[in-house]
Amino acid sequence: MGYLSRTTAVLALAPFMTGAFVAASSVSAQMMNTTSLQHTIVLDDVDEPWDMSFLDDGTMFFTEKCDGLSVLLPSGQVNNLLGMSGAEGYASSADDLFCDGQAGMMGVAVDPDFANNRQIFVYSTSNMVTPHTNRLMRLVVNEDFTNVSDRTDIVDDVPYKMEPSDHPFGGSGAHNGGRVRFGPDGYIYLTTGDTHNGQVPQSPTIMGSKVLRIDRDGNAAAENTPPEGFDKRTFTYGHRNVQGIAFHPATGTPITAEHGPWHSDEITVLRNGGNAGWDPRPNMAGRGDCPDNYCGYSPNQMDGMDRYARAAFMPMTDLATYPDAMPPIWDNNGWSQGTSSAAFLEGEQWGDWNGAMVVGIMGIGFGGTPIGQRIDVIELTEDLKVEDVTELTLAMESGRFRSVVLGPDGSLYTATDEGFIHKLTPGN
Ligand SMILES: [Ca+2]
Repeated sequence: MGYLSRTTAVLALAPFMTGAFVAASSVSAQMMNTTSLQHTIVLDDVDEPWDMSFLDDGTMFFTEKCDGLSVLLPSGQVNNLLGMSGAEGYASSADDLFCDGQAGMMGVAVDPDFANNRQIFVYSTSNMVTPHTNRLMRLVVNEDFTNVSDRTDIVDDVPYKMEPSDHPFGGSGAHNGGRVRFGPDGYIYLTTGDTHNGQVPQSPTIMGSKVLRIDRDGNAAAENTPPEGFDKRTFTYGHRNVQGIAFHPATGTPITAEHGPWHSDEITVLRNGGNAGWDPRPNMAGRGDCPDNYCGYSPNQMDGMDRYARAAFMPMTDLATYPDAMPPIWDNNGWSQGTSSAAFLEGEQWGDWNGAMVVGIMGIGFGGTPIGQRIDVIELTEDLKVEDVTELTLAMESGRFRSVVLGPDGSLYTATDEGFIHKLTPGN
């Protein structure tokens, strides 16, 4: 990761590979086709970029999973602000922040009142205590965007998976959630994951598998209505691993995108206090015992069951056990392909896609062939049902779309694990 090469990439910003994004498979694609999307590379040579957050003038904060927090200024200058353990060239460093597996520095969100308070919020894995946890940090950015200070950990108790287990799919650092977004109600929404722990999703007190709704100090939003006995920061619970949350432009309704287990990625319209219906504990719903007391990968997808049979065996939303659970509005046709970030397209420049949801999908690879890497453009009805889906793919290179963010210029920005931040601009 190099400062100079990044700057070079920015200065070279220009229309890049016309037609590199391909829209397919729906009526809408004919309205908003490849020739009407301009594609540019905003940054290359970034190391596993995870998330971005913008100021109105185009200033873009971004995270790299194993390096830290940086900012791209409108001039093209990149300043490295807060480095993680082992990262070099940062104005400040925090040696407790580390990466492992899926864990590391993840979501970032600038304060809507940044002009007055200079605050930014970043979610990262930390070894400050053992067992280690995921934390949401509040930072203050200095006047010339060269450093951050006044770190305050406003959430310090999101679980982290310490050790690889004897579960056949049990790597350390798994399932942290990780997206941070301000809602239109002014609260912070933080998404978390189940850390391969069957007890977490339905737990009233463990802050994994939740969407937390909190204020800038980490206190529960007063309007949260979780069930009796739950931690009051809980907005929704019973999730598996939520990496995407976005707010419907017309109604402000929060909507999540999350990873399924061998089947059924889900998009879910959230209800205050709602249960997302994931419960991978052993001996639930007739499943019996499971390795490491986690049935989240049962049965193994190599066992021959098709995805619908797997969905029946270990449902992402167990409506039989939890009839009041929030049903998904989309399940990726029953597939699990790594749904990550979510955003809404807004503005007349998007034509028929004005108001559509976009979801970044990272894809899966068997035998080295990536499958399903794309951005889905999902048009919703007024009552938030899926009306149409268009797939955008990178035609000439692979792209694990980790983050999608609408920029202040009305363009869609997307970060890929391969080390790029792309910009998609509608219009010729
Ligand atoms: Ca669910």
